[in-house]
Amino acid sequence: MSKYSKVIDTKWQKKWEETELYKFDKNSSKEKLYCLEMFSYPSGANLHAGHWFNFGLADSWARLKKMEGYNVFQPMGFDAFGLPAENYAIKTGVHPKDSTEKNIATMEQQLRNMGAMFNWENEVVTCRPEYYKWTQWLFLQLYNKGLAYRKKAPVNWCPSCKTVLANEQVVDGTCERCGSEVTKKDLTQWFFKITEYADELIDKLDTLDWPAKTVAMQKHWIGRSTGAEVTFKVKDSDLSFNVFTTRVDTLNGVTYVVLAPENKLVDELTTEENKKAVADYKVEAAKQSDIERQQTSREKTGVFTGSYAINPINGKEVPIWVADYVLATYGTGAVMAVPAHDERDFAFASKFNLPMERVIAPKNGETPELPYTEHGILINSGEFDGLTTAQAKNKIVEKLHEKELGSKKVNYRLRDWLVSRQRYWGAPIPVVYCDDCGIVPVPEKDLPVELPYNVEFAPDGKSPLAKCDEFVNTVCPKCGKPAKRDVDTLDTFVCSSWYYLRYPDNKNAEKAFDPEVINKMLPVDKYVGGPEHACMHLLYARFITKALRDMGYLNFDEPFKSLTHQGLILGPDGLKMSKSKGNTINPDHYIEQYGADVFRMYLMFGFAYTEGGAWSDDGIKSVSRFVERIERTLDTARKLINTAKDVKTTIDKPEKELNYWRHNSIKNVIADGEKMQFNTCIARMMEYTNAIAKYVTEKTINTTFLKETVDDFVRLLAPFAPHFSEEQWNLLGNTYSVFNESLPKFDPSALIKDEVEIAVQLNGKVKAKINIASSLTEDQIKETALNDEHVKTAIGDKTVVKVIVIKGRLVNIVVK
Ligand code: ANZ
Ligand code: ZN
Repeated sequence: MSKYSKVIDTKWQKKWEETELYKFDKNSSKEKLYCLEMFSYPSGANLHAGHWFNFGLADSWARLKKMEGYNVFQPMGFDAFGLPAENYAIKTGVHPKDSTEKNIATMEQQLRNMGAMFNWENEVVTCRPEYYKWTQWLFLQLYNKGLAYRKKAPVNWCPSCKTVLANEQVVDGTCERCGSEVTKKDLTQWFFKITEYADELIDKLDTLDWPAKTVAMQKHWIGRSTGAEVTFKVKDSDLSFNVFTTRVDTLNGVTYVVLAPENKLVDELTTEENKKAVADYKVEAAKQSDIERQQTSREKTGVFTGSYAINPINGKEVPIWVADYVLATYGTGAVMAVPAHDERDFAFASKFNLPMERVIAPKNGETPELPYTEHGILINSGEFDGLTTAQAKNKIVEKLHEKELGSKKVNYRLRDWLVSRQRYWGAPIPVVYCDDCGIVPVPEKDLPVELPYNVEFAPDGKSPLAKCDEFVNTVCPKCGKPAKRDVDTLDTFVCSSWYYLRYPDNKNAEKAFDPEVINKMLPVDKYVGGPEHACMHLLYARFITKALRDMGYLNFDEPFKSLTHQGLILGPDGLKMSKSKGNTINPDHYIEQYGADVFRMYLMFGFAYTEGGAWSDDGIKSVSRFVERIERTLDTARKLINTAKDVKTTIDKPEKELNYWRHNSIKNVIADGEKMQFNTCIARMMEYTNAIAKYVTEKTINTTFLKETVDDFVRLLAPFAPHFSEEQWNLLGNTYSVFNESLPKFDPSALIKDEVEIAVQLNGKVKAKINIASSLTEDQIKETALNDEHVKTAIGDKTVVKVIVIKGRLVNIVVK
């Protein structure tokens, strides 16, 4: 018998492949289960511990489900477009296609060596024309529905990557990729109208089995805010502007109004003597990022325009200021300032000596310090005095509505999704510009618009596509005259927004997918991946699903029913692994030494799945010793099963004890495994091992019972140690494969112990421990306790006042 090692891994991987053990059977009568892990980016690096933690452990979950009787679909692929390959090309001259395909080949091999039950026949690779043809198709569907549009907009621009960034890719004012400070630039860009789905994207979150934190992050990101839009007329002018407020109840407390420096009205409103100050201020403000401008703690700045506005509820005149704490991109780019009840207005008014008017009082009648930002009762508000905040919001809007100076309004923080990138390595935007016909979508029959291979990579900030004449120059699909192609490519998040729809029907050459197939296979039942995608991929995918549903292609609302985020595996120093810190863990090295299953089981046992933690070499060593112990124990058991001399057929105390641990494990491993609490699953398997190890030292053995128990053990271990268990299953003389078996059945009666040990207390102090039959009634327990010799001595000549029995645990005797 060979000891467990990498050799066993290879042996069974080969056999699994030859016998197509994991092939998805479309015609199976079993219930489908779509288990998906976020596909990876084919970077040059090897498969790392993080991939293993994500894919390996999710695979164990999928295996549990397979053995529970589900028809499991678990595909894998590559998110293969993107900036790194292009930057690498600029640096080294290696074409992105070549480096990416090479990396895919390496990574795919490593993924195969993991021994996961991936459905490789369903692989998708987003950078191949047979995939991006359909990404372009998706673009056209959105365009036809008015969900893709072009507009000139100030966009985030990374001067070093020389590209536009989505809001999500700007972290604290810097580029997520290279860390350079992000600036603003006006460019005509393509957008997807995700905002059209803002309400549903919020409302349906509560129907999902997703981590609460991720749900909260998406809600915050979408940022629905219910309030009112109120019109302020400019004094002595025809001009007017709207403000968005969530506290229209404070309208009588407005003492000034503020426009964002970028607001188009600013120049028109500013009086002659204020022109210079306002112009200077606008220049300064343009240098600040939105994030800086929103910080409450920041010193407030601003200038007066010289003009006044009229409060629509009471006719009061209030000064119009320009200040950068008001953002151009939110609401209407203008606010009504209520310094008595808003933090930022308070700070601003304090600095510029603007008046404050208290209009909300707490219900308890006290006079709190300003700013008072809570809800309360209206004061100093004329006819609205005495109303609560909630009542006043309705009444004031009603009144404004009558005067046509205001209405209810919902605002969102969410912005439309900017999808065009001035880069080469992405799916070309399938659009042509014609002098006569304008924007002309490429007809579906002409897809894909292929990326030309022969282009020039240079660090000049110009897209290689823009410099490629054969690509740029084309004819208008409508009128046949010379026209030009769009030279931008789609954000890679567009590619990954629909990949889960392609997997089940990945070879379809006629359509992106056959709705009939997809509606059967989706939604994804379990999605596993990192939490960093909360407000990007996970939001985009939900939007695309909803848009395709509304076009009639899909009959479900949400792509991912249940979501789990695995934690992060850190280096032994507790820091995030990185090449520069030299603290990375190379899985190959450990797999070489211990085998893939030891590596996988260590990741399960050493960490809570959703937490992760620091790598420990001692940890993997101890898991390796555990696997050796299982191997020795099963060896002994097998020998006994085949050759034991003193055999019996009865179930006595030792059999009952082993059976207890067997079923205790079956029950808990299945329950904890379902919740991806792998660490406790392994702990239960340790107990199960110990119980077998103890039993095999008995003088007489029930070999039939032992064989059943050991078979169950291997079945239960199989999802967590697939290669090792397949080997053991085979050694036990069972038919291939253990993965065609069901999980062992739990027998609750095995957990009822015949005898239990209970403590006997005297006035709350333990005096004795006694063994009693678990079938005894309360009275019988009392009697047994009182007759125990130790207890009798302890009672002595004291009087028993009361006996309290807590079944299965203790008896407390109260004495005087
Ligand atoms: C008056 C007021 C009084 C406000 C009060 C708050 C409290 P959320 O919840 O984020 O939607 N606001 C509106 N547009 C803004 C902009 N472009 N830049 C900066 N601030 C803006 O916040 C809405 C509130 O933020 C609005 O309600 C407005 O201030 C401010 F006691 O109006 B409020
Ligand atoms: Zn034309």
